[in-house]
Amino acid sequence: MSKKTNTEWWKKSVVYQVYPKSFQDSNGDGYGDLNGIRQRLPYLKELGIDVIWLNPIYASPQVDNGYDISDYRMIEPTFGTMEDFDALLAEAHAMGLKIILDLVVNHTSDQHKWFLEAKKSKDNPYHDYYIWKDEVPNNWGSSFGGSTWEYVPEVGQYYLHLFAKEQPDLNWDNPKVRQEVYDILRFWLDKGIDGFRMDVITLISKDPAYPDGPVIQNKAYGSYYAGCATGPHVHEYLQEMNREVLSKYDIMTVGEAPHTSADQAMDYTGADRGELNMVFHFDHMHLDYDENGKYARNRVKLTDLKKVFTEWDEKMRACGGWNSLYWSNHDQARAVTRFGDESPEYRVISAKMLGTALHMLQGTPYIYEGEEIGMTNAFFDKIEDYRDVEALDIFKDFTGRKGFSAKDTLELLRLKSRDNSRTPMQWSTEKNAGFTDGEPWIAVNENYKTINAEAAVKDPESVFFYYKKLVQLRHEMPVITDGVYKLLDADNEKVYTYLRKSEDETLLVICNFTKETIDYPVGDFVNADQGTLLISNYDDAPQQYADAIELKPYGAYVYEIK
Ligand code: TEU
Repeated sequence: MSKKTNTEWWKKSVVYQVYPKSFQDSNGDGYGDLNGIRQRLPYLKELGIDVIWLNPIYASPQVDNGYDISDYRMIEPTFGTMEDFDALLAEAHAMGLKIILDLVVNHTSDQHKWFLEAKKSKDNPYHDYYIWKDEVPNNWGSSFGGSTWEYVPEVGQYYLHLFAKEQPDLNWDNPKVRQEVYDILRFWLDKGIDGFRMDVITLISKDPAYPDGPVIQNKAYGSYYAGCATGPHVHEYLQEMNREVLSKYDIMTVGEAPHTSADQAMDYTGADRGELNMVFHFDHMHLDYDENGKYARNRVKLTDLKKVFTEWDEKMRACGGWNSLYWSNHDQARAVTRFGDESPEYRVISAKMLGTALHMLQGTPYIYEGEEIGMTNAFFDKIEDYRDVEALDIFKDFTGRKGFSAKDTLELLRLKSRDNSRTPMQWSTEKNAGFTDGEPWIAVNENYKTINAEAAVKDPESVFFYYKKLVQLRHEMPVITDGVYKLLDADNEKVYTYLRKSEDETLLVICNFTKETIDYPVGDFVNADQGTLLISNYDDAPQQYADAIELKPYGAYVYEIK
């Protein structure tokens, strides 16, 4: 059975996120699957990561790529069987790799048996598993278009869905729902999985007043966040979940926390809170938003980015919590396109720089599949290429109600659509990048002939080997896990410089976020008698620290200061 104490192994771990639908197809049906992931375990082992996070693998109609679950105890048939999962877990464990799953319990699929029952009648025992109103109580708009309220004639009521109408929200105020969720957790934890990423877990408790939300980002409806994010009972429910289930296993938990400030996150992750180990915040993801929200052309301002990383570091340290560190995931654009420079000249070098800036921070880094080979946005040029429910809704809304041209809207999707990160993993120069022998469910990025894992593992100068080294350094050097972070040169718009300091070690991290060559007077910010180069993305980086350093385009330099 379970172990009682949490050994906090996740503080020294690097997580690799696998999007199962797009990772590796093993049976030619065009969808990635569990046996495909199994085949690729040696690749992940070679990269050196510790933990694999799998996006939802449960039975699902796939309206939102698995975030609409119809059976929490069954594997999505296109991904395989429960035997395949058990084999994957056993094999991963035998190789020293852990696996965490995605827990999606703010909502279910409308095809889940609870919802099929719930919508039959008001007297049905499952009716109260969901949130029903006789009248539409407010102006909330769902994340994927339209109202959050959907009418069901059989019962004469509206149910709440923050996401697609096929994703009805569960009623967490019903203790039976919470017990059902805890049973699901136990089912998977007793199989031996190593933890959970909890989807929109900060939204589970709704304000019973169901207040109208402000209409922001030129949307057609009001925002639901004020009435859902960190609602009245969320901490009580998470503490209950922790007490009854999580605390009994030596696992990691990371809660997805949209619209959660660092101050609020202290209550989710603080050492004495008994809730979650860490959260994914969105503060750095929001920095390039404009009046239309996410679908914007802006680039992130480096000083803003520093402020976010610094504030989260301070607050998590103050509460004894822990940070999660990420540039990208299955909902975001590709890191090198968005934060770096994907031009052939600078793609590799800037991908390595981004890796350095993030992996030297305190927290648990998450690598999104393909990031370790510098995969770029998809650059689809027609709406027919898109698969994501969000992208299709944005196209309809922007070209319809907002009156944007199709060309402009497609440009925004090319920059920000979630499908950018969902194109198949690029394994080789073979047909469909070695992802499938069949017809891939979403087009493969055309640049796979140059950007692929096979080429990367043969090239000691690749992003892959640089990431491998970053992971290794984290394993070897306690200062990367424990050292105190200190921001230097805060107002510099081009260079991100910080220290990590423990009792007997200090690291100086300098990252040039521009393609300019910069004479950097580092001695103005830090007094160090002697510094030795630990890692750089330039082979000819000065081995010894000096008062002034010439920073090459997108140069990243980490010095160990004695
Ligand atoms: O995303 C939650 C979330 O906040 C989204 O609105 C996210 O910000 C958006 O996709 C960005 O454009 C989670 C999952 O990660 C996402 O894939 C799911 O679609 C969503 O929950 C519903 O389960």
